[in-house]
Amino acid sequence: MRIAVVGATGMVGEVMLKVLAERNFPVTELIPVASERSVGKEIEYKGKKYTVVGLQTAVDMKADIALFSAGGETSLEWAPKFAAAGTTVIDNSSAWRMDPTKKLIVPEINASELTKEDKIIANPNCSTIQMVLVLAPLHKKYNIKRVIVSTYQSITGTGVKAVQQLENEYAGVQGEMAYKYPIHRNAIPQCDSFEDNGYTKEEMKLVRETKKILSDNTIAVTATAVRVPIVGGHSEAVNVEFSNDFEVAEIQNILHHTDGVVVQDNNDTFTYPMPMYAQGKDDVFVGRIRRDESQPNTLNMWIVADNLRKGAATNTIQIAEYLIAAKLV
Ligand code: 2RA
Repeated sequence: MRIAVVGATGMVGEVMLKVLAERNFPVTELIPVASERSVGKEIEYKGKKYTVVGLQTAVDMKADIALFSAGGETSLEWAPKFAAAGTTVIDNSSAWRMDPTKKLIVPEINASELTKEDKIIANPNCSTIQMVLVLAPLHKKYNIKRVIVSTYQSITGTGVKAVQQLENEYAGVQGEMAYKYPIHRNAIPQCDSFEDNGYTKEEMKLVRETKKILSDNTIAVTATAVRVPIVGGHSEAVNVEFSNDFEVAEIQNILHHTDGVVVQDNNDTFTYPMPMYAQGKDDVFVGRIRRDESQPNTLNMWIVADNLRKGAATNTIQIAEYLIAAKLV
């Protein structure tokens, strides 16, 4: 497979290259793509050096699949050009996610929706992916009425500039700010910009994308997204109201048998998910599974995942793997 990685020099792009190699993805030719300022740089993949090319050059090279992590503007302008050249695009930005003509895919949930006609496929937001992977089997079994989610998001979700800000603040050095406020010893209740309804774009991604991926607009979702000074992954406190009652043990068993989900849930041994231990792994970890005693048919959970892996690079590559296995590319 001729694979283009658009945004190859960025944080997610670098993880994409790592995951492609780890999973021994069938790459016959790698095309690292970045903005003009990075053209000519060399990157290494599986011990071989590759020269970064620009977007138009990459379009002309007619990759089979292009894995995009280059921001919404670049994707809006260039994904159609890659698609017109016959390349299937899997995009990590929010540009196409809510487009009714584009599929929003978590392979374990809805990859079967994909067809040969899908030339631009949207990868959901990281905080959405980890939540819906856990919710999907529970929705099927108990029918979800409402979800309340509070997130505790890694600064890697913002990018290199945020990691540098935290390191500067650790060192007591004044540097460029990724956030409006210090992140060291702080929690910032704002991920991305605000929408007119008082919620942030990140919170509304959780609301809108959850309904689309689970194909159910009746599910009520509300979210509060918070940035915290950690790097291993995103954590989420999720409260779910079902139409039907449940047994906690049955929920644990369902999740234990769900592809891509690992249950870490034992208070006697202080076993529960934490970003420090989720970092670098592709699974979504769930624990603190317990009945919400304040309301019937309602459950509390704690969900953690590496936002750069299952939240971005790995999910994207799993979509590409599905396309190949299903002979859609
Ligand atoms: C964040 N999910 O964490 C967003 C984008 N990666 O900032």
